[in-house]
Amino acid sequence: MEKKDYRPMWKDLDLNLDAHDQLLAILGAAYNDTYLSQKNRPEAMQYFDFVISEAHGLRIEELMEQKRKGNKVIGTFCLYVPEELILALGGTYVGLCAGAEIGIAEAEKVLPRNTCALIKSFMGFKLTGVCPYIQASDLLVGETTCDGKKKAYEILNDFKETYVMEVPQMKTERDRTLWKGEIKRFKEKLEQLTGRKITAKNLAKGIGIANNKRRALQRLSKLRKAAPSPISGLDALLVNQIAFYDDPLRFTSNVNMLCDELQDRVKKGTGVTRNGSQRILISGSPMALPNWKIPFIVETSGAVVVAEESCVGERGTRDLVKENKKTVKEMIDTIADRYMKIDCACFTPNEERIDHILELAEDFKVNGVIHYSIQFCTPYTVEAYKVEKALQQKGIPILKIESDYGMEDAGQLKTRVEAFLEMVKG
Ligand code: BJ8
Repeated sequence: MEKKDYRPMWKDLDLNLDAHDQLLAILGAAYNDTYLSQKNRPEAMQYFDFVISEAHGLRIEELMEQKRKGNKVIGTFCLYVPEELILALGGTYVGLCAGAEIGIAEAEKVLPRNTCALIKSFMGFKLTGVCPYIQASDLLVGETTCDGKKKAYEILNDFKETYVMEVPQMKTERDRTLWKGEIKRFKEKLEQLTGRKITAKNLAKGIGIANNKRRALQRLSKLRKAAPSPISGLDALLVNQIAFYDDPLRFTSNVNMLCDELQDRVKKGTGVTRNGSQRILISGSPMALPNWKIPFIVETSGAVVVAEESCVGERGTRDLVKENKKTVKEMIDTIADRYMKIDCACFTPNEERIDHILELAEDFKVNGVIHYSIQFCTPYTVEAYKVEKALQQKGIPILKIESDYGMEDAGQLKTRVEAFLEMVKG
Protein backbone atom coordinates (compact mmCIF):
# COMPACT_ATOMS: atom_id res chain seq x y z
CA MET A 1 0.00 0.00 0.00
CA GLU A 2 1.36 3.41 -0.92
CA LYS A 3 2.19 5.60 2.07
CA LYS A 4 0.12 8.69 2.55
CA ASP A 5 1.79 12.04 1.97
CA TYR A 6 1.85 13.80 5.33
CA ARG A 7 3.99 16.69 4.15
CA PRO A 8 1.11 19.22 4.01
CA MET A 9 0.31 18.43 7.68
CA TRP A 10 3.98 18.70 8.69
CA LYS A 11 4.19 22.01 6.85
CA ASP A 12 1.15 23.30 8.73
CA LEU A 13 2.89 22.29 11.95
CA ASP A 14 5.83 24.42 10.88
CA LEU A 15 8.28 21.52 10.80
CA ASN A 16 11.61 21.96 9.08
CA LEU A 17 10.83 19.52 6.27
CA ASP A 18 14.38 18.80 5.14
CA ALA A 19 15.68 18.17 8.64
CA HIS A 20 12.55 16.12 9.36
CA ASP A 21 13.14 13.95 6.26
CA GLN A 22 16.64 13.25 7.50
CA LEU A 23 15.31 12.32 10.93
CA LEU A 24 12.79 9.87 9.47
CA ALA A 25 15.46 8.27 7.28
CA ILE A 26 17.80 7.78 10.27
CA LEU A 27 15.03 6.43 12.48
CA GLY A 28 13.73 4.08 9.79
CA ALA A 29 17.19 2.59 9.25
CA ALA A 30 17.83 2.27 12.99
CA TYR A 31 14.46 0.54 13.48
CA ASN A 32 15.17 -1.96 10.71
CA ASP A 33 18.59 -2.78 12.09
CA THR A 34 17.56 -2.96 15.72
CA TYR A 35 14.04 -4.35 15.64
CA LEU A 36 13.14 -5.98 12.38
CA SER A 37 16.36 -8.00 12.42
CA GLN A 38 15.32 -9.80 15.62
CA LYS A 39 14.35 -13.47 15.36
CA ASN A 40 11.31 -15.15 16.85
CA ARG A 41 9.35 -12.01 17.72
CA PRO A 42 5.76 -12.33 19.00
CA GLU A 43 3.23 -11.76 16.21
CA ALA A 44 1.44 -9.14 18.27
CA MET A 45 4.50 -6.91 17.94
CA GLN A 46 3.23 -6.08 14.46
CA TYR A 47 0.87 -3.55 16.01
CA PHE A 48 3.79 -1.77 17.70
CA ASP A 49 5.84 -1.85 14.49
CA PHE A 50 2.89 -0.18 12.78
CA VAL A 51 2.62 2.47 15.50
CA ILE A 52 6.30 3.29 15.06
CA SER A 53 5.97 3.48 11.29
CA GLU A 54 3.08 5.96 11.71
CA ALA A 55 4.48 7.85 14.70
CA HIS A 56 4.84 11.03 12.68
CA GLY A 57 1.91 10.29 10.38
CA LEU A 58 -1.34 8.70 11.47
CA ARG A 59 -0.84 9.43 15.18
CA ILE A 60 -0.24 13.11 14.48
CA GLU A 61 -3.34 13.13 12.28
CA GLU A 62 -5.27 11.73 15.24
CA LEU A 63 -3.92 14.45 17.51
CA MET A 64 -4.85 17.14 15.00
CA GLU A 65 -8.35 15.68 14.81
CA GLN A 66 -8.60 15.85 18.61
CA LYS A 67 -7.50 19.46 18.50
CA ARG A 68 -10.15 20.28 15.90
CA LYS A 69 -12.71 18.92 18.36
CA GLY A 70 -11.42 21.35 20.99
CA ASN A 71 -9.41 18.76 22.97
CA LYS A 72 -5.94 19.75 24.11
CA VAL A 73 -2.60 18.03 23.62
CA ILE A 74 -0.21 18.30 26.55
CA GLY A 75 3.49 17.53 26.05
CA THR A 76 5.43 16.30 29.08
CA PHE A 77 9.01 15.29 29.93
CA CYS A 78 8.68 13.45 33.20
CA LEU A 79 6.70 10.79 35.06
CA TYR A 80 5.65 13.27 37.73
CA VAL A 81 3.12 15.00 35.46
CA PRO A 82 -0.22 13.39 36.34
CA GLU A 83 -1.78 11.94 33.20
CA GLU A 84 -5.10 11.38 35.01
CA LEU A 85 -5.93 15.10 35.10
CA ILE A 86 -5.20 15.52 31.40
CA LEU A 87 -7.36 12.53 30.50
CA ALA A 88 -10.17 13.76 32.77
CA LEU A 89 -10.46 16.92 30.68
CA GLY A 90 -10.56 15.03 27.38
CA GLY A 91 -6.93 15.89 26.62
CA THR A 92 -4.10 13.79 25.27
CA TYR A 93 -0.94 13.26 27.26
CA VAL A 94 2.20 12.94 25.17
CA GLY A 95 5.59 12.01 26.61
CA LEU A 96 8.10 13.94 24.52
CA CYS A 97 10.65 11.29 23.82
CA ALA A 98 14.07 12.97 23.63
CA GLY A 99 16.04 9.80 22.97
CA ALA A 100 17.76 10.73 19.71
CA GLU A 101 20.98 12.50 18.90
CA ILE A 102 19.37 15.06 16.60
CA GLY A 103 19.71 18.80 16.78
CA ILE A 104 22.46 18.48 19.40
CA ALA A 105 24.55 21.15 17.67
CA GLU A 106 21.59 23.56 17.84
CA ALA A 107 20.97 22.63 21.46
CA GLU A 108 24.60 23.31 22.33
CA LYS A 109 24.15 26.88 21.15
CA VAL A 110 21.87 27.48 24.14
CA LEU A 111 23.02 24.80 26.60
CA PRO A 112 26.45 23.85 27.95
CA ARG A 113 28.06 20.90 26.17
CA ASN A 114 28.21 18.90 29.39
CA THR A 115 24.42 18.72 29.66
CA CYS A 116 22.80 15.26 29.57
CA ALA A 117 21.79 13.95 26.14
CA LEU A 118 18.10 13.77 27.08
CA ILE A 119 17.92 17.50 27.76
CA LYS A 120 19.97 18.36 24.67
CA SER A 121 17.72 16.10 22.66
CA PHE A 122 14.41 17.81 23.56
CA MET A 123 15.97 21.21 23.13
CA GLY A 124 17.46 20.14 19.79
CA PHE A 125 14.13 18.74 18.60
CA LYS A 126 12.46 22.06 19.27
CA LEU A 127 15.23 24.25 17.88
CA THR A 128 15.57 22.26 14.66
CA GLY A 129 11.79 21.93 14.24
CA VAL A 130 11.67 18.17 13.73
CA CYS A 131 9.21 16.99 16.39
CA PRO A 132 5.53 17.08 15.37
CA TYR A 133 4.52 16.23 18.96
CA ILE A 134 6.14 19.37 20.37
CA GLN A 135 4.60 21.37 17.54
CA ALA A 136 1.14 19.87 18.09
CA SER A 137 1.20 20.40 21.87
CA ASP A 138 -1.00 23.16 23.26
CA LEU A 139 1.16 23.30 26.37
CA LEU A 140 4.49 21.85 27.45
CA VAL A 141 4.78 20.83 31.08
CA GLY A 142 8.16 20.70 32.78
CA GLU A 143 9.08 20.01 36.39
CA THR A 144 11.75 20.86 38.94
CA THR A 145 13.52 17.51 39.06
CA CYS A 146 17.19 17.75 38.09
CA ASP A 147 18.95 21.11 37.72
CA GLY A 148 19.62 20.60 34.01
CA LYS A 149 15.95 20.16 33.15
CA LYS A 150 14.78 22.90 35.49
CA LYS A 151 17.06 25.48 33.91
CA ALA A 152 16.53 24.22 30.36
CA TYR A 153 12.76 24.79 30.71
CA GLU A 154 13.43 28.48 31.24
CA ILE A 155 15.08 28.56 27.82
CA LEU A 156 12.50 26.28 26.20
CA ASN A 157 9.80 28.65 27.42
CA ASP A 158 11.26 31.31 25.09
CA PHE A 159 10.28 29.11 22.17
CA LYS A 160 7.04 27.53 23.43
CA GLU A 161 5.01 28.03 26.59
CA THR A 162 6.37 25.66 29.22
CA TYR A 163 4.47 25.39 32.49
CA VAL A 164 6.63 24.07 35.35
CA MET A 165 5.42 21.93 38.27
CA GLU A 166 7.43 22.11 41.46
CA VAL A 167 8.49 18.59 42.41
CA PRO A 168 9.92 18.49 45.94
CA GLN A 169 13.32 16.95 46.61
CA MET A 170 12.42 15.06 49.79
CA LYS A 171 9.42 13.05 50.96
CA THR A 172 8.54 14.54 54.35
CA GLU A 173 5.00 15.61 55.30
CA ARG A 174 5.91 19.17 54.35
CA ASP A 175 6.95 17.98 50.89
CA ARG A 176 3.74 16.02 50.46
CA THR A 177 1.74 19.13 51.28
CA LEU A 178 3.71 21.11 48.72
CA TRP A 179 3.16 18.40 46.10
CA LYS A 180 -0.61 18.25 46.71
CA GLY A 181 -0.70 22.00 46.25
CA GLU A 182 1.18 21.62 42.97
CA ILE A 183 -1.31 19.06 41.68
CA LYS A 184 -4.16 21.46 42.52
CA ARG A 185 -2.33 24.28 40.76
CA PHE A 186 -1.86 22.05 37.68
CA LYS A 187 -5.56 21.16 37.77
CA GLU A 188 -6.43 24.86 37.71
CA LYS A 189 -4.01 25.48 34.85
CA LEU A 190 -5.58 22.69 32.82
CA GLU A 191 -9.10 23.89 33.60
CA GLN A 192 -8.19 27.36 32.44
CA LEU A 193 -6.53 26.02 29.27
CA THR A 194 -9.42 23.73 28.33
CA GLY A 195 -12.30 25.83 29.64
CA ARG A 196 -13.60 22.61 31.26
CA LYS A 197 -14.00 21.53 34.87
CA ILE A 198 -12.59 18.49 36.61
CA THR A 199 -15.44 16.54 38.18
CA ALA A 200 -15.48 13.37 40.27
CA LYS A 201 -16.92 11.56 37.25
CA ASN A 202 -14.37 12.61 34.62
CA LEU A 203 -11.47 12.26 37.06
CA ALA A 204 -12.52 8.72 38.00
CA LYS A 205 -12.56 7.95 34.30
CA GLY A 206 -9.07 9.43 33.82
CA ILE A 207 -7.75 7.43 36.78
CA GLY A 208 -9.29 4.25 35.34
CA ILE A 209 -7.72 4.73 31.89
CA ALA A 210 -4.24 5.46 33.27
CA ASN A 211 -4.45 2.56 35.75
CA ASN A 212 -5.56 0.10 33.07
CA LYS A 213 -2.63 1.10 30.91
CA ARG A 214 -0.30 0.46 33.85
CA ARG A 215 -2.03 -2.85 34.64
CA ALA A 216 -1.41 -4.07 31.09
CA LEU A 217 2.26 -3.06 31.35
CA GLN A 218 2.53 -4.78 34.74
CA ARG A 219 1.13 -7.93 33.13
CA LEU A 220 3.78 -7.69 30.42
CA SER A 221 6.46 -7.24 33.04
CA LYS A 222 5.35 -10.31 35.04
CA LEU A 223 5.47 -12.51 31.95
CA ARG A 224 9.15 -11.66 31.57
CA LYS A 225 9.84 -13.51 34.82
CA ALA A 226 9.51 -16.77 32.89
CA ALA A 227 12.62 -18.64 31.83
CA PRO A 228 13.17 -18.52 28.93
CA SER A 229 11.76 -15.00 28.57
CA PRO A 230 8.94 -14.99 25.99
CA ILE A 231 9.88 -11.54 24.66
CA SER A 232 13.12 -9.68 24.07
CA GLY A 233 14.09 -6.76 26.27
CA LEU A 234 14.17 -4.62 23.14
CA ASP A 235 10.55 -5.39 22.29
CA ALA A 236 9.37 -4.92 25.87
CA LEU A 237 11.21 -1.59 26.02
CA LEU A 238 9.57 -0.52 22.78
CA VAL A 239 6.11 -1.23 24.21
CA ASN A 240 6.96 0.85 27.28
CA GLN A 241 8.23 3.67 25.08
CA ILE A 242 5.10 3.66 22.92
CA ALA A 243 2.99 3.91 26.10
CA PHE A 244 3.97 7.58 26.22
CA TYR A 245 2.29 8.64 23.02
CA ASP A 246 -0.20 6.10 21.71
CA ASP A 247 -3.94 6.36 22.27
CA PRO A 248 -4.23 4.85 25.80
CA LEU A 249 -7.33 2.69 25.22
CA ARG A 250 -6.08 1.19 21.97
CA PHE A 251 -2.61 0.75 23.43
CA THR A 252 -3.92 -1.08 26.50
CA SER A 253 -5.94 -3.50 24.44
CA ASN A 254 -2.95 -4.24 22.19
CA VAL A 255 -0.64 -4.80 25.16
CA ASN A 256 -3.18 -7.24 26.57
CA MET A 257 -3.31 -9.08 23.23
CA LEU A 258 0.47 -9.26 23.24
CA CYS A 259 0.32 -10.64 26.80
CA ASP A 260 -2.19 -13.34 25.74
CA GLU A 261 0.29 -14.48 23.12
CA LEU A 262 3.17 -14.37 25.59
CA GLN A 263 1.16 -16.38 28.10
CA ASP A 264 0.79 -19.06 25.47
CA ARG A 265 4.51 -18.95 24.78
CA VAL A 266 5.29 -19.33 28.47
CA LYS A 267 2.97 -22.36 28.68
CA LYS A 268 4.78 -23.96 25.76
CA GLY A 269 8.20 -22.98 27.09
CA THR A 270 8.90 -20.87 23.97
CA GLY A 271 11.46 -18.13 24.52
CA VAL A 272 13.28 -15.54 22.49
CA THR A 273 16.67 -16.86 23.51
CA ARG A 274 18.02 -20.27 24.37
CA ASN A 275 17.42 -21.35 27.93
CA GLY A 276 20.45 -20.47 29.98
CA SER A 277 21.06 -17.05 28.41
CA GLN A 278 22.11 -14.53 31.04
CA ARG A 279 19.17 -12.57 32.43
CA ILE A 280 19.95 -8.90 32.85
CA LEU A 281 18.24 -6.05 34.70
CA ILE A 282 18.95 -2.57 33.34
CA SER A 283 18.66 0.12 35.99
CA GLY A 284 19.06 3.88 35.91
CA SER A 285 18.31 6.84 33.62
CA PRO A 286 15.26 6.59 31.37
CA MET A 287 15.67 5.16 27.87
CA ALA A 288 13.42 7.42 25.84
CA LEU A 289 12.44 6.55 22.27
CA PRO A 290 14.56 5.78 20.18
CA ASN A 291 17.35 5.12 22.70
CA TRP A 292 17.84 1.35 22.26
CA LYS A 293 21.61 1.32 22.50
CA ILE A 294 22.28 -0.62 25.71
CA PRO A 295 19.63 -3.39 25.32
CA PHE A 296 20.72 -3.78 21.69
CA ILE A 297 24.32 -4.33 22.77
CA VAL A 298 23.27 -6.70 25.56
CA GLU A 299 20.93 -8.78 23.41
CA THR A 300 23.23 -9.02 20.42
CA SER A 301 25.82 -10.38 22.86
CA GLY A 302 23.61 -13.39 23.68
CA ALA A 303 21.87 -12.26 26.90
CA VAL A 304 18.30 -11.15 27.46
CA VAL A 305 17.08 -8.06 29.30
CA VAL A 306 14.23 -9.14 31.57
CA ALA A 307 13.40 -5.85 33.32
CA GLU A 308 14.08 -2.12 33.30
CA GLU A 309 14.31 -0.29 36.61
CA SER A 310 13.62 2.97 34.82
CA CYS A 311 10.97 5.59 34.20
CA VAL A 312 10.40 3.87 30.86
CA GLY A 313 9.70 0.63 32.72
CA GLU A 314 9.03 -0.45 36.30
CA ARG A 315 9.37 2.98 37.90
CA GLY A 316 6.58 4.29 35.72
CA THR A 317 4.18 1.37 35.94
CA ARG A 318 4.66 -0.13 39.40
CA ASP A 319 2.10 1.95 41.31
CA LEU A 320 -1.59 2.53 40.66
CA VAL A 321 -3.85 5.34 41.87
CA LYS A 322 -6.42 4.08 44.41
CA GLU A 323 -9.79 3.81 42.69
CA ASN A 324 -12.13 3.86 45.68
CA LYS A 325 -12.37 7.63 46.20
CA LYS A 326 -15.58 9.62 45.77
CA THR A 327 -14.77 13.32 45.73
CA VAL A 328 -12.38 15.36 43.58
CA LYS A 329 -10.43 16.33 46.69
CA GLU A 330 -9.97 12.71 47.78
CA MET A 331 -8.95 11.75 44.26
CA ILE A 332 -6.39 14.55 44.05
CA ASP A 333 -4.92 13.37 47.36
CA THR A 334 -4.66 9.80 46.19
CA ILE A 335 -3.12 10.92 42.87
CA ALA A 336 -0.55 12.94 44.82
CA ASP A 337 0.23 9.89 47.00
CA ARG A 338 0.77 7.68 43.98
CA TYR A 339 3.14 10.07 42.27
CA MET A 340 5.15 10.64 45.43
CA LYS A 341 6.03 6.94 45.41
CA ILE A 342 8.11 7.38 42.25
CA ASP A 343 11.71 6.83 43.32
CA CYS A 344 13.57 9.16 40.96
CA ALA A 345 17.22 9.77 41.84
CA CYS A 346 16.40 13.50 42.07
CA PHE A 347 15.05 12.75 45.58
CA THR A 348 17.14 12.56 48.72
CA PRO A 349 17.37 10.23 50.46
CA ASN A 350 16.21 7.65 47.93
CA GLU A 351 16.53 4.32 49.71
CA GLU A 352 13.29 3.00 48.14
CA ARG A 353 15.02 2.83 44.78
CA ILE A 354 17.78 0.62 46.17
CA ASP A 355 15.16 -1.66 47.74
CA HIS A 356 13.27 -1.86 44.45
CA ILE A 357 16.42 -2.79 42.52
CA LEU A 358 17.16 -5.60 44.97
CA GLU A 359 13.56 -6.81 44.78
CA LEU A 360 13.60 -6.81 40.98
CA ALA A 361 16.93 -8.62 40.86
CA GLU A 362 15.47 -11.36 43.03
CA ASP A 363 12.01 -11.57 41.45
CA PHE A 364 13.33 -11.74 37.91
CA LYS A 365 16.18 -14.08 38.87
CA VAL A 366 18.74 -11.92 37.13
CA ASN A 367 22.35 -12.95 36.70
CA GLY A 368 23.55 -9.36 36.72
CA VAL A 369 22.56 -5.70 36.73
CA ILE A 370 23.70 -3.07 34.25
CA HIS A 371 23.48 0.36 35.80
CA TYR A 372 23.00 2.87 33.00
CA SER A 373 23.42 6.60 33.46
CA ILE A 374 23.09 9.03 30.63
CA GLN A 375 26.41 10.88 30.48
CA PHE A 376 26.33 14.06 32.61
CA CYS A 377 23.23 12.88 34.51
CA THR A 378 24.38 13.68 38.03
CA PRO A 379 21.46 12.13 39.99
CA TYR A 380 21.82 8.63 38.51
CA THR A 381 25.59 8.68 38.12
CA VAL A 382 26.07 9.61 41.77
CA GLU A 383 23.38 7.23 43.03
CA ALA A 384 25.14 4.39 41.16
CA TYR A 385 27.61 4.22 44.05
CA LYS A 386 24.89 3.21 46.53
CA VAL A 387 23.30 0.84 44.04
CA GLU A 388 26.64 -0.89 43.48
CA LYS A 389 27.30 -1.21 47.19
CA ALA A 390 23.87 -2.73 47.90
CA LEU A 391 24.15 -5.20 45.01
CA GLN A 392 27.68 -6.22 45.98
CA GLN A 393 26.51 -6.93 49.51
CA LYS A 394 23.97 -9.36 48.05
CA GLY A 395 26.57 -10.89 45.72
CA ILE A 396 24.81 -9.63 42.57
CA PRO A 397 27.24 -8.61 39.80
CA ILE A 398 26.90 -5.06 38.49
CA LEU A 399 28.36 -3.23 35.51
CA LYS A 400 28.17 0.57 35.56
CA ILE A 401 27.83 2.27 32.20
CA GLU A 402 27.76 5.98 31.42
CA SER A 403 27.01 6.86 27.84
CA ASP A 404 25.30 9.40 25.60
CA TYR A 405 23.20 8.83 22.47
CA GLY A 406 26.10 8.68 20.00
CA MET A 407 27.36 5.37 18.62
CA GLU A 408 31.06 6.22 18.88
CA ASP A 409 31.47 4.20 22.08
CA ALA A 410 29.34 1.23 20.89
CA GLY A 411 32.35 -1.00 20.15
CA GLN A 412 33.98 -0.28 23.49
CA LEU A 413 30.68 -0.82 25.34
CA LYS A 414 30.15 -4.13 23.57
CA THR A 415 33.57 -5.32 24.73
CA ARG A 416 32.74 -4.36 28.33
CA VAL A 417 29.28 -5.95 28.18
CA GLU A 418 30.65 -9.18 26.70
CA ALA A 419 33.29 -9.40 29.41
CA PHE A 420 30.58 -8.82 32.04
CA LEU A 421 28.34 -11.49 30.53
CA GLU A 422 31.22 -13.94 30.49
CA MET A 423 31.71 -13.27 34.20
CA VAL A 424 28.03 -13.68 35.19
CA LYS A 425 27.55 -16.85 33.14
CA GLY A 426 25.67 -19.65 34.90
S1 BJ8 B 1 11.10 10.87 37.29
S2 BJ8 B 1 14.31 10.05 35.92
S3 BJ8 B 1 11.60 11.23 33.92
S4 BJ8 B 1 13.30 13.41 36.18
S5 BJ8 B 1 18.78 11.79 32.57
S6 BJ8 B 1 17.13 14.91 32.51
S7 BJ8 B 1 17.54 13.17 35.62
S8 BJ8 B 1 20.24 14.71 33.99
S9 BJ8 B 1 15.04 12.17 33.06
FE1 BJ8 B 1 13.67 11.81 34.68
FE2 BJ8 B 1 11.32 12.44 35.76
FE3 BJ8 B 1 13.27 11.49 37.29
FE4 BJ8 B 1 12.08 9.91 35.58
FE5 BJ8 B 1 18.11 15.03 34.47
FE6 BJ8 B 1 19.38 12.72 34.50
FE7 BJ8 B 1 19.11 13.99 32.24
FE8 BJ8 B 1 17.02 12.91 33.47
